[in-house]
Amino acid sequence: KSISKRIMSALPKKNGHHQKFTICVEGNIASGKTSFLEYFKDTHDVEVIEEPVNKWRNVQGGNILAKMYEDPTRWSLTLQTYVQLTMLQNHVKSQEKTIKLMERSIYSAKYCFVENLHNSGKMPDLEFAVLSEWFDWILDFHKCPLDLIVYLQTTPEIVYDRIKKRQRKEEQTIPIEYLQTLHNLHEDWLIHQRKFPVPCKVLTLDANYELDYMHKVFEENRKKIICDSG
Ligand code: DGT
Repeated sequence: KSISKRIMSALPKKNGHHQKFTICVEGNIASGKTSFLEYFKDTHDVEVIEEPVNKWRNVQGGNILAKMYEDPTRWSLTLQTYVQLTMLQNHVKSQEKTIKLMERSIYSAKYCFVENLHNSGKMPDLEFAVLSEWFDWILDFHKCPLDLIVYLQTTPEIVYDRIKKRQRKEEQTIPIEYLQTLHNLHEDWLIHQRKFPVPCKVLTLDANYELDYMHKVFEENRKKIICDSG
């Protein structure tokens, strides 16, 4: 913690106060984003905003995440509309501490998940068009600024095994091809940077290791993560 305090005190100040920053962690399903947030959640002057996945599993009693996996053609638009809303709520949530750390973003929802559903024919063109117009309008209006993306890079095989092990019931039918496609979309966006705008700097971490080793990787990169956001 004292290291973090020292790092934080080196961050730029405006009128005697630290400027505020937002860091977002991205990566395939089961790449370890929650563990990343968990690791940094007690860091001095950092606040963590968890992904609203539990909201998606209980919308006024209905589980639209499960419905999307069961019947994507019927339920993708419903889920993605709600994902877009809940992500926006997290982006605009006022922040007390200097650094806001969030899991996923409105960007990966659109550039990876919506893109995949549309490309694979599960989301019709018109539904895609409506969501895209909403997305563009939201960004014009709210900006949703990020200062750093930490990309947890994994192989599809590794995350496939983790999904099998963690047994989240909605996810048990996910085929490896789905993870491969999502992986490619993350890579196109964040590594090759050729398909969609990248909203900020990107720090890529190899996240194919077990949790104990990942904690070392996180610690080694602590300074980069906190300082690169500033
Ligand atoms: P972690 O901590 O890296 O293991 O993260 P996860 O796997 O808990 O979180 P995430 O966001 O990769 O995925 C949670 C579940 O929600 C997973 O079944 C994929 C799904 N999901 C997340 N965002 C979207 C989205 O925008 N659209 C669709 N269709 N599914 C999504």
